[in-house]
Amino acid sequence: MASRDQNSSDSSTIVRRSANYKPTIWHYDYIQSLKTEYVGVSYTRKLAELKGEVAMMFHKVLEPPKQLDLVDILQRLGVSYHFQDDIRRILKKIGNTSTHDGDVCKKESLYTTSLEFRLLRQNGYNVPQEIFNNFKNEKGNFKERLCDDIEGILALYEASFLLIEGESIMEEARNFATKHLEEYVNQSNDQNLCARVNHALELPLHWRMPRLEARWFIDVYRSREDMNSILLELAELDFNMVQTVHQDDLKEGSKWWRHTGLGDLSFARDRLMENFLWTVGVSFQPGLGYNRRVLTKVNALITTIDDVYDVYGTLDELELFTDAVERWDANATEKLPYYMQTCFLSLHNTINEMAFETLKEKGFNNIRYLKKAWVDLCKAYLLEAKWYYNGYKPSFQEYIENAWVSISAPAILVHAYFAVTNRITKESCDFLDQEYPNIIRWSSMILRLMDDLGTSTDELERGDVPKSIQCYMNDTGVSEEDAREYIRSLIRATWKKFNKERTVTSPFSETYIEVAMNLARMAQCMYQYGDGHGSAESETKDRVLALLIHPIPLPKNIDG
Ligand code: LA6
Ligand code: MN
Ligand code: MN
Ligand code: MN
Repeated sequence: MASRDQNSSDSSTIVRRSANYKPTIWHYDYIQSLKTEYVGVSYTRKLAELKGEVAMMFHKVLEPPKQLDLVDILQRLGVSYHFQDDIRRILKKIGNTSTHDGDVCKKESLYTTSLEFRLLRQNGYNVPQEIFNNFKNEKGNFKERLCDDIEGILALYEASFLLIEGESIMEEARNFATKHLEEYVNQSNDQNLCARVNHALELPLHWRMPRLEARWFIDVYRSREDMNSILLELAELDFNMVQTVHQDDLKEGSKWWRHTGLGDLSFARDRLMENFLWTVGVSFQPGLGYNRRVLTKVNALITTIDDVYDVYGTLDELELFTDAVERWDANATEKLPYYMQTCFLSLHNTINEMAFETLKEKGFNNIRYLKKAWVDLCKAYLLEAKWYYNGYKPSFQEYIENAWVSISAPAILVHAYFAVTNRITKESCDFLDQEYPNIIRWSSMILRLMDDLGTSTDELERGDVPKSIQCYMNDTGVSEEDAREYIRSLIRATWKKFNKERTVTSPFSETYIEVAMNLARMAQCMYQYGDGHGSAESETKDRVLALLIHPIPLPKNIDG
């Protein structure tokens, strides 16, 4: 059996790659010391009061355009989860009447038509794109005079990202709106509006990580002329109280991580905080803490094992590791080098423990589904390692068929399925045994393509398989910039397919579909400016501070 010492003598004769990842900037003691003041009955009471006042607004606001506005503001402020039933009721009513075209006011307002389209589609209503025909001239183009209404254009722009394949009106809407918004920011002096337009042009709302968007929008909303102070107060207090919940989840994850010792492996990323941030990206709501706790562990294991395959392991070792995962047997560790034994047993113990919790809490034994997710992942990792060691250059098609699995999103989403689903039935998860469903595929595809845009330059430098950009360049002979643009076009195309899934009947809960979409959104966020997951000092640091560490400063006028 390989001992710790034996392994160190082995490694002196083997030349291994290094990724030179920097140490973490978020240490255990620091994480454990985090605390906020937003706990206790006075805050809970204040929150309940504010929620009550907002609930009354739903009864006072009666005209559909105003109702839509309220829903939009609540969603953007990150507090709509408190009012799911009210919102569903309003959208249902509007959704059922929107095909009758008696609403003159709406027809004339690009803003309201666009907002209605977006909110209804977000919630699974199949609103036809043709409702925008009113805004076109006899030649079939969007009317140029619309561009005076910049709020309307902005709303049209955001709506256009809810498009599905083949919707040419929405495609035109996006081009038209983008062009006018770009023109607008080049010549306007309205700072507030320009900031909002630039933010939208950078990434549309539909692609943004919800919690970060809420943190941003709370600041924007505060300085709006028509700001409603109750909504603002609710959003600020709720944000801070939810942050406390996140800190508790984080502390638990950090204890587990320290216990595994995997952060001490010299070659692997020690990224507990970043792994946790992903989980807040996919499900921030206080009620989804179990999902965050599960996914923090899953993400941390993935990040470590990915480095075992991509950076440190020899091909022989990787074959043994893959075999051990397939056997899912602690006895299989005997032939592994020491560093792999710690990885394997951490994986085995952690995942078995999760299966045990699901069995105990939900009465369903999911071990074979969880195990299969890891086998699929490790096999995809191994194939890439074989390509690397053989100097093999896959075609784009060959690469992507494996790479949507090797990015680990299917593994993440299988674990998330069991974490967020209360009544699990054998029928409902048979899909996990056969083919992965579309929502998992599209989410994985976006994560893979975004990751390649953000990480492949460093990966190729240290030695790795060609990623999507390079495979496409090899296939077609285009420049790197053109290949990157092609990848971005694939991401847009994948979102259309994803949107389509919202309009078909699905065996999955709203919550689960949202988790899968949010994983794609989180990828857009993490890789927006490069490798936000691997490089410690990046925008990710500011995002962690804004979401998990610093509360929103509030006036201290809460009476206890
Ligand atoms: C990305 O690293 C990485 F580790 C992930 C596992 C990405 C997303 C996952 C979470 C949330 P890298 P590769 C854990 O760019 O090797 O090394 O697939 O992934 O390109
Ligand atoms: Mn990899
Ligand atoms: Mn990697
Ligand atoms: Mn990568």
